Amino acid sequence: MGTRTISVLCASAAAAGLACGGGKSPSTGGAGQAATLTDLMKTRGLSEADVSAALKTYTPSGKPDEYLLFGSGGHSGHVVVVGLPSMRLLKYIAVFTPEPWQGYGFDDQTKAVLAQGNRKGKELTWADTHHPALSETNGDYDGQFLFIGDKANARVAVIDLADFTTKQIVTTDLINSDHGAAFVTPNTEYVIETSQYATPLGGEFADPREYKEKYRGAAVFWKFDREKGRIDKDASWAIELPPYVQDLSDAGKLVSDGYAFFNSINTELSWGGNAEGNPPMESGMSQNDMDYLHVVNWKKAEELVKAGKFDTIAGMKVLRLTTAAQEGVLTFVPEPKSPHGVDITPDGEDIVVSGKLDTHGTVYSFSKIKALIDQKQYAGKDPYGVPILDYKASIRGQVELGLGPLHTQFDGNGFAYTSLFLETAVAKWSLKDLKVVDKVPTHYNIGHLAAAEGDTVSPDGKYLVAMNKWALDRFNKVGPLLPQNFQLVDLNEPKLRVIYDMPIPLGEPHYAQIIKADKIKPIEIYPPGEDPIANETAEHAVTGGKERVERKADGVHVYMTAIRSHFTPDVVRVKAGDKVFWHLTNLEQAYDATHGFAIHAFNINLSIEPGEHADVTFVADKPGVYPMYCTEFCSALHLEMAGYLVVEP
Ligand code: K7E
Ligand code: CUA
Repeated sequence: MGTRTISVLCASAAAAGLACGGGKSPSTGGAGQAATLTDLMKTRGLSEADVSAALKTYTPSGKPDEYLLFGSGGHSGHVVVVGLPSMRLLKYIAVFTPEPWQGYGFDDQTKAVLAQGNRKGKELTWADTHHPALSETNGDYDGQFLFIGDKANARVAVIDLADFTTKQIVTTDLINSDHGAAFVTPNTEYVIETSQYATPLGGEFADPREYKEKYRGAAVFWKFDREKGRIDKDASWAIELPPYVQDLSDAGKLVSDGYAFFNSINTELSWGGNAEGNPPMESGMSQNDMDYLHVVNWKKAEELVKAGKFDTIAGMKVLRLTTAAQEGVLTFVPEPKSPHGVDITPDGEDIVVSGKLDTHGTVYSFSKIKALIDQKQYAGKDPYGVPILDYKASIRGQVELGLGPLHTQFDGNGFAYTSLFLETAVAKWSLKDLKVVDKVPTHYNIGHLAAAEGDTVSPDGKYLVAMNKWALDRFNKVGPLLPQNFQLVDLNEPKLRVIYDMPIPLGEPHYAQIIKADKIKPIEIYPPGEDPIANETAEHAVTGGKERVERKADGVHVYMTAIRSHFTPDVVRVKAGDKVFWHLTNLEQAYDATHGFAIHAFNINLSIEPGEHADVTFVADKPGVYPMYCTEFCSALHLEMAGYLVVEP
């Protein structure tokens, strides 16, 4: 940094009302003395680089951020919303896991959403979220919806960005885990979910010794109904795949629209059994030099399914593997050594695959692949009859990246950025020359990375977030379990530079997408009496003056309203053993006027945003007097926003 930087800093300092340098002696800013910028730098031990990083990220109070990052919350089952470049944490969106602040999983409406995700009759209260996907229109994020997959239980959730609320969870017994989820096609026709660990389709029993014959993968194409803002399960279908342990996926765009790409890591068909005389999975799955990139013509698959060429398994229409192989739906291209990420360039032409056990990134050419498929020029077939293309004839080249390349993002200026897990760095490389031009160390062990609008047909560049698995020595010590570390990398200068570290103390943030903030237009309040899950006026919505307690055939119905600073009625009398249907409407129509509602001992905890209506059903089994109160400090008389549930013996 030279004089130019210092003068820039001084100009900024002057704007902030600080003196820059000058005659004053450095001090800690004793009483009545204005600290100069140099004083502050000295006192806090900051370098010029630190100060310029601070000026690039500091966002004054009241100023919103330019970008929003939607990150997976790992096995918290939530989604994290972060503003860029300030890296301010804005929200957790509750998705698969009950979340008390949002009252998620406590009222009848959101309990029903969570129950959609039950599997095999079992209630699930967590998820391993990996890959969020923003809805797209013509290959650009449109700011309307967000989808996210649950690796552990093969589920996909739909979040409406009008109110940042989870509206739907879908799952199929066809598969038992996923990883390539969620990925959307360029107009969000489908939300793609590919299985990870192969199991017999439909959840039947078969011993792992029958892995080759009976175990299968599958790719589920969940049909998204944008009008309704929900996945249409009946219009969804799947493709049966060999048990190669499909890994990440990406949808084609522009020239490759209509195709999807999945990679895989287990052409060895290893299934473990290290105490039964077999190699452990880690080495069993890493024997072969090549695995298979799956090239899927999903438009063709869609036609075949519409023509009735499917079997129904566990309620899902499934295009069988033999049909997919014969009809040109599924083609394999060899890919080096157990790859992890597959990412399509903004123009849709190149497919970048990186394998953690190979120092290269392999760049496939879609037009070469397409020509080979069209001419049926196959180099062979796999044991399941799937045609295989020649590796050399399918690639444009390789780029020497470094140790442990995983995932790739793009900046729209002809550069790609690949995370290097083992080298714990980001490599910037030229798509044209396939040459690395810069590297920046990250702390530590970067997994995914996300660039602004990085998965679209027109990425913005500007910022990149490195999602690091380890945070050793980055933050204060907080016991053996450390947060994970988001690092903001500045793409606005010729050299890559980390300009902010943000701890994520929630779960492993596998992946994130970053959208221009002004594309999202959230509502501020709900219409009066709205059920946010049904997106319509609630059946039991209560209006002011109509509050009441009614005894009906099925139990006692409480029609209650909340407005600053009281509940009406504030004393509710029922008899021990009554089934209680509690209907609560927040009458507020002012932005941010949220009320909470808690009842002692019944695990009742609602959050009702302005206009929102929620229901909760319970049995008042034990006689007693139960205080109830508002859990949001909503007004000066918030503490008085309370009452009693009286359960008479
Ligand atoms: Cu953690 Cu995309 Cu699930 Cu790579 S995945 S790091
Ligand atoms: Cu309502 Cu506090």
